[in-house]
Amino acid sequence: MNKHACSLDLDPFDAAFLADPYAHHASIRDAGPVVWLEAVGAYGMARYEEVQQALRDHATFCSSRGVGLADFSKETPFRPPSLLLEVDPPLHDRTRSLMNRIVSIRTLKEFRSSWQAKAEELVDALVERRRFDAVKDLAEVFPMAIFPDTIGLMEEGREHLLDYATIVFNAFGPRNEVFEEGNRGKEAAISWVTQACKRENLKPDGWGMQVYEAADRGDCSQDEAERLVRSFLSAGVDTTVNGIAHLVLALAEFPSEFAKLRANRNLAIKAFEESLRWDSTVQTFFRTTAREVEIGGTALPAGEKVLLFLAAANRDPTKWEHPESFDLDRNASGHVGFGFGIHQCLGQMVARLEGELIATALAERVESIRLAGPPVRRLNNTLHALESLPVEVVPTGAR
Ligand code: OVV
Repeated sequence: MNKHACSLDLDPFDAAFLADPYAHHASIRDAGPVVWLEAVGAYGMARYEEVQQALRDHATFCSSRGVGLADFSKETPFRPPSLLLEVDPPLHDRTRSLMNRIVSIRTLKEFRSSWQAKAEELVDALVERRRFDAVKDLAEVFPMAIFPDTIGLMEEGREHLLDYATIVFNAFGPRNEVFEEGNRGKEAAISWVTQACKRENLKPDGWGMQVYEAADRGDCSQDEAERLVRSFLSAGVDTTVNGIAHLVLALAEFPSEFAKLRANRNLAIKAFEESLRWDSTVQTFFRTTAREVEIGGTALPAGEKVLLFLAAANRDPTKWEHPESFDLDRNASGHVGFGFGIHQCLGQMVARLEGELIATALAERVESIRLAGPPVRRLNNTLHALESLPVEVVPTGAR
């Protein structure tokens, strides 16, 4: 159990890797169950089995030392740690249960019809134009049209949410050029979010105020409530924006699958799930080893950062057949695009509902979608993100 992990000299945060991570994943998976990433100074795991095991074993692969490259036991966190993402049990379980009660399936059912109307209205207008940018005109617009209202955010300055997410997700990686560039000129986003999370700036009835009401009942402190509201703002927008963008990209690149969806609208939920497996918006998260642990015969010491390649696990050929294909006949369940285990995405039901509604609205109105120009990527240390996705649609019944 003292084999050395294979050392790889690829940098998973350099521009070439971030621009096309899927071109590089096989070299990490093939190098072994765990590799040493010299450029990062951390271990890495990219196979489904090991990634899923690490996510499951939150006691060994802990989150409280940060889920980015920075080790919170040695470095000052970029911002006060998230009380959900960057904590371990028992604190995690207390905050997560409180948030689970707010983001409930029952609550989401109440939103369904109004969100559906918004999705239909938006897609109607775009179909009329025929050519549009699926990022700027659809993927960014839909979450922004529903999510800030759901939280009960102040109206003024909501556009800062996307800049804020860029900063937060870049900060999980190294302080490279992508990080610096992503922060440039975005200072206002951080101060806006700080203000937006405060009780006096939240509207009554939204999920934000409900966190403070949980604090009033003694479930957490007022300061904790403020930071929990911050989690909604950090994780709730850019993730779904790019999830929807990748859904549209998948439907455009795999016309046979879009035809299946048009023939059976019940596949809308599946289409979104499979699009997340096929292109996972959150590509990676780190964990830190809380004790020495053996991975496939290699001993990892305690206190080491381990980079988990969620997106690579979601295309591991030993787990998925023809993993590069977006395939509505496959069972995508078990993908780790929302993570796995106790930290699995709090907002996953929100994301799924958004994705389902957009997939359905498109399937009802559109006969075909094609790329009208090359997709343009926006580099981020954590997110696989699109800046622009020019598409042309043929309306149902046209031609
Ligand atoms: C999953 C995620 C991403 C970014 C921020 C947070 C969570 C948070 O809890 O603040």
